[in-house]
Amino acid sequence: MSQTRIPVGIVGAGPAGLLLGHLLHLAGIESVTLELRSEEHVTERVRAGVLEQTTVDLFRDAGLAERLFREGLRHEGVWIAFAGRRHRVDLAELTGGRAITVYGQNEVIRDLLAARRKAGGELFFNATDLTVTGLDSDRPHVRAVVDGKSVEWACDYVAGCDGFHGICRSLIPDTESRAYSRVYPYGWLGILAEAPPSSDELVYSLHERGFALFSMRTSHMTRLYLQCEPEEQFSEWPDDRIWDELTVRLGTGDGWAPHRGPIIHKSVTGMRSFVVEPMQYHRLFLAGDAAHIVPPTGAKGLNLAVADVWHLARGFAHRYRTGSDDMLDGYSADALRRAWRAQRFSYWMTSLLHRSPTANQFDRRRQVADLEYLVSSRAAMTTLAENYVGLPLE
Ligand code: FAS
Ligand code: PHB
Repeated sequence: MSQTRIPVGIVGAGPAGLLLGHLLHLAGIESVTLELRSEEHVTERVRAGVLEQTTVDLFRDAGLAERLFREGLRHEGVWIAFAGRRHRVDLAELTGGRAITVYGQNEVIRDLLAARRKAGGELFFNATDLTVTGLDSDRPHVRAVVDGKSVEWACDYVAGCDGFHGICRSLIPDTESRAYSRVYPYGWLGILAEAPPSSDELVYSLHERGFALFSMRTSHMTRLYLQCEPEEQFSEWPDDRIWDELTVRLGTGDGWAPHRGPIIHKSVTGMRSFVVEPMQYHRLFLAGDAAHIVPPTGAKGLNLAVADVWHLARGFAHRYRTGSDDMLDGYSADALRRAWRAQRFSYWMTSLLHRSPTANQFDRRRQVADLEYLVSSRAAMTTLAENYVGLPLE
């Protein structure tokens, strides 16, 4: 088996792994990225849709935003609906001009892959049987099987960007780490429909029957979610029932409702909050879903992965420029500070807008009072807005 020397071995080619490879390239640092699945799988899976201003600014500065600016949908407001009425939160007015941009994770992956290919990045898909050894040495090894051949890299560092179900987090001994977790008693049934959005901005709605979210991907593609049982089965949700339920939960007294159209994708996502501490173990650094998971209500998952990678790439750049590990040694604390701010915001948005099966009448009435206060208080809306558009990276 041939062995290659390379500064950074990256496990996983989702947003975290691909962005890290790109930022390292910009810093003149070589890396190799090994992805378990096919390029088509990584590109086509339907996931996140909302980019924070912080993420958009980072992509702009990294030369990744040309198509994002051309095709992304910049939204300066978001709507909160309850008791049959919608209330607009003016994100831009409350945050000095910051906003969100609707741009599917699929498109982010396409842009990152194009940048990695343009840079001649080493990128291997369908890399199976991946193992990482020697993390407590100064030369960790990454091995895998690619196209039936065993391949091996001797690295300085390994970046675990392999998502919640990857292997890298498990390389940290339980005695060296602490996990914090909450599983929610509900999930999201998500659909992608060929229907022109009937609102220019997103609508988050709390209804007696549960949460619903109106989002979009393009001027002819609507993305919608409704709260469901954690283990919901599609067979219980034929298209008409989905549309009827979305219309009930999102519809407002002024007659607004989502436009209907062919449903081209359905998914059920369970909801959890999860953080592992620390996000480093010797020469291994975790980034993105490999280290933390947030419920999608706050649209933070993808954006938090981007923030981790910005901190990690900055630490690697400092290390290779000066020889000093001090910024890398601070990575975990820096990334966790931001991760916990995303956790608290995502938990708050989720609890505010979902019907818990354990809620009693007091809880339900108090929830409506929470929403009434939110939409009537500039201070409360500012808190939502500054978190939703993205807190500063440091
Ligand atoms: P990812 O999971 O995206 O990427 C990890 C990569 O590592 C994968 O490609 C995987 O195949 C690979 N991998 C795993 N094991 C490996 C191994 N042993 N060797 C090599 N590679 C390996 N976030 C939002 O903000 N809004 C949403 O609406 C939203 N919806 C979501 C729906 C679903 C079903 C899921 C699972 C997540 C959703 N998320 C959403 C969160 C999602 O966008 C993540 O935050 C984002 O993909 C994180 O990116 P990565 O950390 O790169 O992890
Ligand atoms: C999406 O468009 O997929 C989306 C938007 C907002 C969220 C979650 C998902 O909070």
